Amino acid sequence: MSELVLPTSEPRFVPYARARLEASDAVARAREFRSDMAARRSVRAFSADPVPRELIELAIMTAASAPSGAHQQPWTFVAVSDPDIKRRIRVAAEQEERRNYEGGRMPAEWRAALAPLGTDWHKPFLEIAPWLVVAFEQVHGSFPDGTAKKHYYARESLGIACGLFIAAIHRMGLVTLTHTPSPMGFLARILGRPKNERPFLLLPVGHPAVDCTVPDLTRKPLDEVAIFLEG
Ligand code: IYR
Repeated sequence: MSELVLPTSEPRFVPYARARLEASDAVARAREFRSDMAARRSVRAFSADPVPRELIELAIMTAASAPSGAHQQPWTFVAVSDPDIKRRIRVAAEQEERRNYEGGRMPAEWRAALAPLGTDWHKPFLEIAPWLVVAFEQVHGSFPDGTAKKHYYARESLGIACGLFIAAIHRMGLVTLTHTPSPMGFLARILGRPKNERPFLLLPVGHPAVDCTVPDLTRKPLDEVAIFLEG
């Protein structure tokens, strides 16, 4: 039996160095970043105030700096500020979510888990937030001849990229939400994405509404999330 061996390019390496920080600087920077990130919250009440496109471009480029399986960068980010497209996304998302919350598609255990967040099928933020950024997973790529090229760890790669996006948005003083209207197929249709792309996450971006509130949540302390096995 013969196996198809695809041509590969030779590895090519370039020097990489980072200036080593003083230990105290490293701790100071780490503390500053940790405490800024600790102030991040998912927000569902957005202001309609506009956000410059440049900030969205910067957040997307930060996301696209993420590591990815075999460096395949299996993502496409669609940024929408067009009110008509936002309205169509809201209508379709609410149609799906109404079936989840009220049409029995969401099991009681799931509804109970969501109760502290106070969510329901209404998604006005999809029209109010100045930007909706939809992260698409490229389930596979393509070779120059059009045949499908396998992607590795695409979902993990997208998860990391979206994490960096969320951090970038927070660092610029804006807010976002990791929204997953379910099922999300309507996003590929409305945004006209090709068949190899699957919606991964919908991230509304903007300033919080003046009267914005968030659930009174706490985060697990270090000793509940980490185990150190020191030598
Ligand atoms: N997608 C639904 C339900 C939902 C699910 C989880 I898990 C959440 O953390 C929040 C909401 C919605 O957007 O309402």
